[in-house]
Amino acid sequence: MGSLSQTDIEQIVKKHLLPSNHFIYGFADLRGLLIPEFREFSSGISIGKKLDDTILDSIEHGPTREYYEHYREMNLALEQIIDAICRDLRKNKVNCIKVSPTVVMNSKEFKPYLKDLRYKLSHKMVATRAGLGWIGKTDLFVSKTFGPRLRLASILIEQNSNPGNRPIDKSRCGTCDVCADKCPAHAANGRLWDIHTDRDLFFDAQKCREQCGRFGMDLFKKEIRICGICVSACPLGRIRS
Ligand code: B12
Repeated sequence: MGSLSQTDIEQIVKKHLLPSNHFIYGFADLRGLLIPEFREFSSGISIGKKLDDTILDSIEHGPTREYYEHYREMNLALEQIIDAICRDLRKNKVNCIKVSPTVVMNSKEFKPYLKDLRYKLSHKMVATRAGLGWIGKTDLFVSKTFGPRLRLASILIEQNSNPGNRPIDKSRCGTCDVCADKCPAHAANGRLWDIHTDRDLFFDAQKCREQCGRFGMDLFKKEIRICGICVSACPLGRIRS
């Protein structure tokens, strides 16, 4: 059992999320949703870092080198943030584990992941449970604050938490199909997400991955997978910018 109240934990998290208007965060009750490896944890902290609007607007028809660099910088920045938060939490005897923004290629986790393109923790699930947003038609997490224009990371903690926001159980995209229409891989079939609708029923992740690979090869002449057209296209991200 941890020795800090949720308010204390929140203070620690907030201290590391600066400038605060570039971030969203929230607490999620994850009981019953985690794989056995994480059995000691019952809650999650979802952290989202806003992507740069100018860079996102410029990838309407395909990724750019600038977007690729941005995405790497975001991964690094988020990694440092979750590291620092976990260090502070552990100093205060809160048992926690950070989950990185991305899967490192050729790590021991990479091979099993490749089979079905599912990682051991979905950041989007932590984020919907924290009530920060929902899943869109191209399987992006669409936040209430930045639309899908954000990069996510998570921290799992042992103690129970009180999500300040109600978890969001279904899509709020309605009849909007912009991301699905713009997807160059035609990976989405237009069906709306809810917590009982698995990814594979509305989104073909393999098709998406292949297209990301083609873009990466065209741009860098090597095995880099990147796209971002759906992230750029979402009207919710655009309205805000
Ligand atoms: C595997 C993976 C891929 C694969 C498969 C993508 C996919 N959609 O599953 C490939 C290589 C194709 C890919 C591509 C891209 N990816 Co990617 N990828 C991941 C990774 C590592 C794991 C995702 C995973 O496990 N998927 C398996 C399915 C089952 O889970 P899911 O898609 O995350 O979400 C499902 C569950 O969360 C469920 N769910 C949600 N809430 C709840 C609640 C309950 C109670 C339940 C039961 C279920 C549930 O609903 C979703 C649909 O079923 C995550 C990082 C991470 N650890 O989460 C990044 C991540 C999803 N990728 C991301 C991005 C940005 C991309 C790209 C745009 C690449 C780029 N940077 O240019 C593309 C576009 C992808 C797209 N439109 O989905 C971001 C998404 C940000 C966002 N706004 O959503 C993530 C979160 C990385 C990050 N740190 O921000 N990616």
